[in-house]
Amino acid sequence: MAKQDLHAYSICEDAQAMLAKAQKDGVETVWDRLKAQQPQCGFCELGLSCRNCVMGPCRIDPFGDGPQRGICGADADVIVARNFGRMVAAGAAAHSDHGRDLVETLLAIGEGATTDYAIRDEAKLRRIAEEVGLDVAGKDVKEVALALAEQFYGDFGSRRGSVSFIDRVPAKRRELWKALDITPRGIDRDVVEMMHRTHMGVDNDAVNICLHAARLSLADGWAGSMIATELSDVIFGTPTPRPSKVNLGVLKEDHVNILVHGHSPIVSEMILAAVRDPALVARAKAAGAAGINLAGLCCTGNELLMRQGIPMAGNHLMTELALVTGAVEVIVVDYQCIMPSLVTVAGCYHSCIVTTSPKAKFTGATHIAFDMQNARQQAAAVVELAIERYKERDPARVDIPVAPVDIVSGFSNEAVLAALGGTAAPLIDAIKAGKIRGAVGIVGCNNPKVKHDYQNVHLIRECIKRDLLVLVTGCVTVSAGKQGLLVPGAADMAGPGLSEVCKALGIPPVLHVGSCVDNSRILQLCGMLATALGVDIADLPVAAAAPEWYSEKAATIGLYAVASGIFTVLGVEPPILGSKTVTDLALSGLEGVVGASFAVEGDPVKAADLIDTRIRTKRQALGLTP
Ligand code: SF4
Ligand code: MSK
Repeated sequence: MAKQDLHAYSICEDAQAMLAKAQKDGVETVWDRLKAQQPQCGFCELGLSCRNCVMGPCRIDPFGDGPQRGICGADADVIVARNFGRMVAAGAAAHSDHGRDLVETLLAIGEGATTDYAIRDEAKLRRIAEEVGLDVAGKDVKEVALALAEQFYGDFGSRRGSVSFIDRVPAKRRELWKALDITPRGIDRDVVEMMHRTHMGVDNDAVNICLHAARLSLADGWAGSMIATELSDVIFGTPTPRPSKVNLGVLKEDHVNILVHGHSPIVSEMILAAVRDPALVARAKAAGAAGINLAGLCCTGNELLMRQGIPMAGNHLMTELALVTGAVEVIVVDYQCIMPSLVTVAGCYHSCIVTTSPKAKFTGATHIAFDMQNARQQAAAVVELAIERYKERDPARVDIPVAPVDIVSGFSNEAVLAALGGTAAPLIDAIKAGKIRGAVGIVGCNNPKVKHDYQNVHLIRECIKRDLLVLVTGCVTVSAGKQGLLVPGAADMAGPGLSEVCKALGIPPVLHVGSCVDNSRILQLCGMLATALGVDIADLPVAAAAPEWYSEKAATIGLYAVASGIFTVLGVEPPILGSKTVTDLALSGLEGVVGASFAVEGDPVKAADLIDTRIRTKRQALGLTP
């Protein structure tokens, strides 16, 4: 690879340096495999291939020359809608099953079945229990935990008319969902129903399938993900603003380096406790290291960053490259977004991939099974393994390419309201005065089809310049942080109004609000603002974007944002363009149904223009200056 090629893959200096080292070390990366896959299947890109039964597989000719129906008779619209529906179901299942693990942890705490986990925010536990209608008077913390766990188990079931947090949805939106018959009822029910509907010979109306996809995405956003967020706060603490650092420079050459990767805080919080154990630190020192260093990747990293200020080594496309530094002893993972290739890359160095969940084993990795009773002990075993690996490290192969960049994290809704003096009124006043013209949630992944971090970063820059407050989650956090956008000093890059507000409050113009499941914090904030103003979420000057998305979960997030009334720009085309009906619905038709739609735009300046136009229109409709 010539030098300019490396610059074409990523805007980040650490990525470019490690791509060059990967080439030198003979390590295959995600970009090499993308190249090897060319040309990718055009039928699949358009959503026009189907293998839902073994009369097939079938495909529809997009040019009209070949078959226009599958063997069962399904046309392009039905095939595209079914494929998209299953994609959304898989995304909702992933986030929500993560949420279920938090419910199981809460249950174990309530039953006294674990001593490794406890309640760190009892006030929030009681507040949420009361919010969902439980009587907590006179109950001790374990009794409340038990009752709330039972309540949330109900959200996964099929016997309720709506999910527990439905009252967080503004009244107008609830009425709209009811009229459309898309009120989310139960996570498992709505996911299972999508699998049923998309079996051969069930739901053969593309619009009907898409409406159910909207309902099940809402079950993720307003239940599965929201439960994951709220219970993570209850069990591990509600985040407050705190400084940290980001990029591969957070690795330490003279330390045992352990990275946590995946999505859940359940394992990573235990690893953090073990890393701080003086006996294990002493063992690391006896092995010749200066200490033990912990850093994060992807959303497990975001969870530890938000609550504990643990630094972030990288986002999705940096996970292989972190190993290429030659300085990582162990990557310990839970589930989701963990490339199977990590085992191979680790094998090129002295590194080890440790899996922890019975749901996510990787051939060739070391499995150290975590459960409610053994988590602390198993976390110590992971750290001991890392110390052993450190002894095998080849110092000649270590290259930590850059110095870390400062960031500030931890902007939970509670923290934002506290910074505003306890109510959202100052934020609403700033929006009314036009100092903050609106807010944009910029979320999601990296995708090797897009220059790494380019769209994420440039869209953020364009938005803050236009006095739009940006909220980031997931892998966009690292994109923003590495470019110096997550510190109060970034206010100098914002427009005059946003800059003034940020400087007055001492906050960055780009707020890190958490991991992928924490997009539910953005939903809740929108619900609060709309309710305070007596309007629907669709009336607010807000928007969302997933510039470099890749995952099924991101498709679900995008759809629950739109179904909640939030205009959403995707930077990568979803696999629906083979159906005019589904494409028209996504790009315009949904506007008349749920009050918001998708746009697809890969140019960050044009994407910002679309968002700006939307926010201008919404401000004018509210009688505000555009
Ligand atoms: Fe083909 Fe229909 Fe079977 Fe799909 S469900 S594979 S379109 S026959
Ligand atoms: S980790 S879903 S690559 S944001 Fe949430 Fe990052 Fe996307 Fe995974």
